[in-house]
Amino acid sequence: MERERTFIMIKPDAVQRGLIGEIINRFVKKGYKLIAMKLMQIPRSLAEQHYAEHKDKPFFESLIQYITSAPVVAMVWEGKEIVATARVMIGATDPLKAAPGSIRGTYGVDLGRNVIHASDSKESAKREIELFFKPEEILTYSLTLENWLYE
Ligand code: IDP
Ligand code: MG
Repeated sequence: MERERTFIMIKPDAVQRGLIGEIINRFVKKGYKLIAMKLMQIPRSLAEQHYAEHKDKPFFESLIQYITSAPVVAMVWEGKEIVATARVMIGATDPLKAAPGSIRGTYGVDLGRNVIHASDSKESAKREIELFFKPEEILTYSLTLENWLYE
């Protein structure tokens, strides 16, 4: 059984627009397993850590304002090759360039309101999961349908 994990966050614009259910549904229907989730408003210090790689970019301040402006849904998902696959499922950073059918390609139009976050590598996934969740908040459980998802 594949145990790869990634960090996925439904951003404030998507929460406000009523897209929580539709986004979660996409990952469930794909065959991935939700193993941690919380609705939270991100404190500024956590936002700055999460986006530390962008701290010198011109959009950094507006990015921090956006991500801390209202609640987000922070999640950990698990499954086969989920880090790379989730990036394909969310689509390119700019929703206008994101493939039609991807989450950003379906639900967004603006780079600064791009609906969803997913870790960009296994290293980022580990870092981001540790930033947002305590180990005891991440659940281990089996789904009875796993034999129908994995050979
Ligand atoms: P990613 O979310 O696809 O990994 P990154 O380049 O890591 O994209 O950028 C992080 C986030 O910063 C993006 O998802 C988007 O919300 C925001 N962002 C990136 N570039 C710009 C920009 O040029 N203008 C405004 N916001 C940006
Ligand atoms: Mg990124």
